[in-house]
Amino acid sequence: MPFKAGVWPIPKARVKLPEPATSDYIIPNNATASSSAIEETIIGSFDDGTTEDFTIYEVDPDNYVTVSLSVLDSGYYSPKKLYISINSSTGSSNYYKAGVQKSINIDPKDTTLEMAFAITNSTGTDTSARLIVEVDDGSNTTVLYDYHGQLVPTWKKISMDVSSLAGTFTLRIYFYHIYAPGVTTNISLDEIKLLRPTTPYVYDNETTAFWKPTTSNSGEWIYVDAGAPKIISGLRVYWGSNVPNAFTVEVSTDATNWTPVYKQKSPPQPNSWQEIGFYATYARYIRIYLDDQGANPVEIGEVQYYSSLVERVASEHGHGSGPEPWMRGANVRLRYVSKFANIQSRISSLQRDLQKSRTVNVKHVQELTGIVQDLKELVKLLHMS
Ligand SMILES: [Ca+2]
Ligand SMILES: [Ca+2]
Repeated sequence: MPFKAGVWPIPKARVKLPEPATSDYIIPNNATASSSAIEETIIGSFDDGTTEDFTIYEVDPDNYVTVSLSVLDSGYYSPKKLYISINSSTGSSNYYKAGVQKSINIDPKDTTLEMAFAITNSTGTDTSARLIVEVDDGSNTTVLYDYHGQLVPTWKKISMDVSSLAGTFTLRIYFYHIYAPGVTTNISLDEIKLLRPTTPYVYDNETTAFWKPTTSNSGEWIYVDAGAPKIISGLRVYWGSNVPNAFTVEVSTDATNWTPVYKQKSPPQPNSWQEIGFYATYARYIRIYLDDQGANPVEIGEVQYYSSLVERVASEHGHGSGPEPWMRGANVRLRYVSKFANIQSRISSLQRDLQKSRTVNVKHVQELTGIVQDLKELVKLLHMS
């Protein structure tokens, strides 16, 4: 067989690529949605007529101060409220700090502590009032809300950010005040609850907890974040009881510009996993766009993605464009795999370097430009072969 110098035949060895196994899918650790149904954990509604484990919290009151707790009618939304009465009826002016406390659990998915309060006194005239809401984990106290102002004779609803807190805490709601004797101060509390958007339920590795948009309108969406741009070629979705009539899977590197990679115009199987393979693409965000939700807001239990360099080589190796099913036993020439391995190692090295230096310099930009150039050349080669 004639042999031309410099042109070595490409080895015909093939790499057989398996479909991803269930364990190959990656659970993202972040998601964003067009809207998110909210779940509530009630800490105190007092509608059953009890103080619901709230007890009196009293720090250094003088001898003339008495604090009492009761559940009275005329709640914020519903019939009953918690009523704290602080009475400094005799003695001299002094300051006191008194209120209620209760042990609560804040779940990592909880984002907001919400409640309504009112402050009145026996004179009915305005004085300076101070209400503080705090949580204490035994070693640290976090002040969530600090009201300092006039009396609050009508209900005031407040929302406090607890997204950075998780665990068991003592919740304290107390009044902190310097006040003249002979006056009773009354604090009303109601509808104390933790709020939890359902968005994180798509990556909690639990198929019974779902993300749900707040409406059943077309055009609601949720995307997961792969954390960094990756080569992504598949999705594994757990659908709940309410499935869409039509949806599109889209990818993006910036969460602004979206490219569709898969479209389905029929309902997926309810209460089950669906695996969706598509033409491998370089992306960081993967979005499920609900073209038609049907009658009820769709429930999505989990969204996982599949990322692999080799899959990209396979799917770009002359298999056309657009959405593609998994490339069962697709063929890949070994030299392209090795070129890809080389690019992958350069990306990893750049990533390490960036993490170490924490700032981007000219060298990094040059290396990134080089990597992109090599990737472009390789993609061209693959399409030609
Ligand atoms: Ca109530
Ligand atoms: Ca879930």
